[in-house]
Amino acid sequence: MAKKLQYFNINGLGESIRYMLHYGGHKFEDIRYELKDWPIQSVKDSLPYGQLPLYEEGGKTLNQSLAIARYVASQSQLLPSDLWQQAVLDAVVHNIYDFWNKNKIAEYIRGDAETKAALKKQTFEEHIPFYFPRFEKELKTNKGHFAGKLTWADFILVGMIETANLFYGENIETNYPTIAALVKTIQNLPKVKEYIATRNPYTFK
Ligand SMILES: N[C@@H](CCC(=O)N[C@@H](CS)C(=O)NCC(=O)O)C(=O)O
Repeated sequence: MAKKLQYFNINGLGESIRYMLHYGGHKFEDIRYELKDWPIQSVKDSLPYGQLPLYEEGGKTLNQSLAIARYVASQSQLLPSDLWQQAVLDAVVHNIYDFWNKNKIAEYIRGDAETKAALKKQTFEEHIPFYFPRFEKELKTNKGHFAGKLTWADFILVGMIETANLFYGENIETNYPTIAALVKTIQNLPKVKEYIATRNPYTFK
């Protein structure tokens, strides 16, 4: 049965999953909703917890972006078989989400100019300086990847960075050379590159 991913027409919590589906050569229905049209009540009511992303395969559904990402990674040779390494990568992706959740992005999206400026300031003065040197160090000591080779954790970091860059209109990875190199590596994976070239650029105003 067909695979399906429902998410908004932005990168957000969905793009790393899309990247991994393309990387793994999976055919899937890429269903997107425009943020400006949300909530589409009939869609929201059909979601188990009222939120996106939602993944469907073989008549079954899975919510929670990290659960979906981990499953898709397992189907795309992006999850190591060693259980300790899996646990280390689980910790990595939760560290990345901790960073992301500190930015209060829902508040940022809804906020007026003053709120946006204050939240952005906090992200750039507190959260990036705390998390990014740590991510940079982990990548540097592991040959540019979190696990010494390409895994789903690399995709999750790049997805979050691209999302932050969309919302803040910046390149937040610029001062972190190993992170910046990883962003390029993922974007240049042949199937990911092909996908990026076929989709419209994301916008946020
Ligand atoms: N913990 C959930 C969070 C999901 C979430 O916050 N989804 C947001 C978009 S990024 C959403 O659906 N917002 C619309 C709504 O709540 O109505 C996950 O990681 O999947």
